[in-house]
Amino acid sequence: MTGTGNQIDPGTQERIRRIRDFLRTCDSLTVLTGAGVSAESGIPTFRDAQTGLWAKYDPMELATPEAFAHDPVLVSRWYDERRGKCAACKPNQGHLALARLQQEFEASGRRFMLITQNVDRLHKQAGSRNPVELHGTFWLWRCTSCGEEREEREVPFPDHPPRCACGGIRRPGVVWFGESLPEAALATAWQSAGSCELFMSLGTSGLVEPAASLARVAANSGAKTVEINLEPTPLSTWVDISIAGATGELLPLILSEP
Ligand code: BJW
Ligand code: ZN
Repeated sequence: MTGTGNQIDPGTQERIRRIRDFLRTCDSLTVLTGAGVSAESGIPTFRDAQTGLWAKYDPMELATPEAFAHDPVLVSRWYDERRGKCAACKPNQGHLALARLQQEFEASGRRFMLITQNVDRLHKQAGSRNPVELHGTFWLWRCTSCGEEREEREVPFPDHPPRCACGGIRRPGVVWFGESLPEAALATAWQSAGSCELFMSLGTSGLVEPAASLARVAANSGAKTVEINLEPTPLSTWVDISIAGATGELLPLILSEP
């Protein structure tokens, strides 16, 4: 464990040293991030207890097409509140370290791909270029009648759910349970996982498919695999290196000079 940024135990130090070796010697890196990477920016993870008005709702049930069909006002309010929280947050040291890593890889002619399940766009804000957004983003809203999609930066919305000029209601441009992921994003992610030399899974529970399978795709194609998470996940027992700790602490440490 990294603890709270104080003492690093010898086991973790050795794992950090091995990850640095992987990073130095690989020609292509694919990184998958999840809600844990944004947690240190103050954005609750998907499985964190909900607070206030939302305490009685299960996020797994709100993030469904059925919930939106049943109560569009409720679901729209939930996303609006999350957008409001996000607007007040900044990228953390983990986001910034990943943007720097991309620069270093690309400057040395090596392939780097960032795949995120997060809908908050904090990677882009930190300077990451072209992250693949597997689950979309709550900054885009799409009309359920005419399909027009546009960026909605205004928070909070004056009315719920927001309406399109055509009169239709808009929904967040995210991927809900039971919905297909954007085809191009998924194809890019699959191809990148299956052709990289190093795959890193960061701050994700490894439970939600198909993103959860990307690490296996990489390993089955011969990539080295690394995981960083506060808690053990289904990946922890089989990846090459698993470190328990916070990405906002560990990523800058890994990228710092030994
Ligand atoms: C830290 C940290 C710190 C904290 N540092 N770490 C195969 C088998 C079984 C089921 C399925 C299957 N294939 C498809 C399914 C169904 C379903 C699914 O996976 N269900 C599972 C729950 C079992 N998948 C789908 O429906 C997907 N669609 C699909 O596959 O279409 C085809 C199909 C449909 C139906 C049947 C079969 C095929 C769509 C999935 C869409 C997920 N959407 C959401 C909501 C997005 C919008 C929103 O945000 O509201 O995406 S759900 C939610 O989970 C969100 C996240 O992106 C996603 C992943 O969560 P993530 O990032 O892992 O976060 P958490 O909160 O779960 O975990 C945080 C982690 O961070 C924890 O581990 C902490 O320890 C750690 N952490 N702080 C490091 N500082
Ligand atoms: Zn419309």
